[in-house]
Amino acid sequence: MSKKPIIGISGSVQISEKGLFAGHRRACVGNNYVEAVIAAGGIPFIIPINADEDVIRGAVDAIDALIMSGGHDVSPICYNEEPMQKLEATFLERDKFDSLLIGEAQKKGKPILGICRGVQILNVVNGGTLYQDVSYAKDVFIQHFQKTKSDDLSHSVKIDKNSFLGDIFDGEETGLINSFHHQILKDVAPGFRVIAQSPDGAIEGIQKDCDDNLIVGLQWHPELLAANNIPAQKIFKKFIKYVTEK
Ligand SMILES: [Mn+2]
Repeated sequence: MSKKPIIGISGSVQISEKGLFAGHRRACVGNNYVEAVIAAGGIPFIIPINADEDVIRGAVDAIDALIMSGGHDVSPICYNEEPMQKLEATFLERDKFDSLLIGEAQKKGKPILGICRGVQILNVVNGGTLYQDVSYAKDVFIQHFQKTKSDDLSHSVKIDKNSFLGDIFDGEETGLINSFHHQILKDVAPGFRVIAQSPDGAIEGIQKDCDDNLIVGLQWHPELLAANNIPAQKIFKKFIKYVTEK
């Protein structure tokens, strides 16, 4: 592929709260995703939430790879659990859309990078489950929703050197990341393996075991770090390089 690859980014919806446009829905995505993709040599292509399966299929046909963006909690309906007390806002319409996008991208062999909610829905769509809040996971003691700026590093992760993350942290087995999540993966989906964990055992990254496609998910937010952090930039560059060479 000689042209820059087109990187689809799953969208969200923001609803205006006041004024003339109260209740008005706006398709949106955090601009950091857009900037990180451009800086890494890709063409960002925002895919708005919709329920039309033909449109979703067509959107996946039009992209070379897919980034599943962060956001709402995945509804526990998607993994056959009742909502627990600490579950936060869910968005079933987005769960449905994301599930169709991931299913279609996997079917068509398009590389996927899931970020935060993106890794959670990637896991659930493939048969995994989540802890609805980190406090429900035994031994998890680290603050996973940091109180500092989004581009501040917060906690460490240990990575699997034989994975997508192998050369991201300057060849080291541990790295520092940011952390803005209150849920974590519980059962990892069949066919996926853990590639990053925080010192309390929380799963911070997974990768699908397959040779013919790259499907990886991270619990942290490299897009929020990418302006100034080399490992975060490497994540996007490595993903886009894979797409370009595929
Ligand atoms: Mn974390």
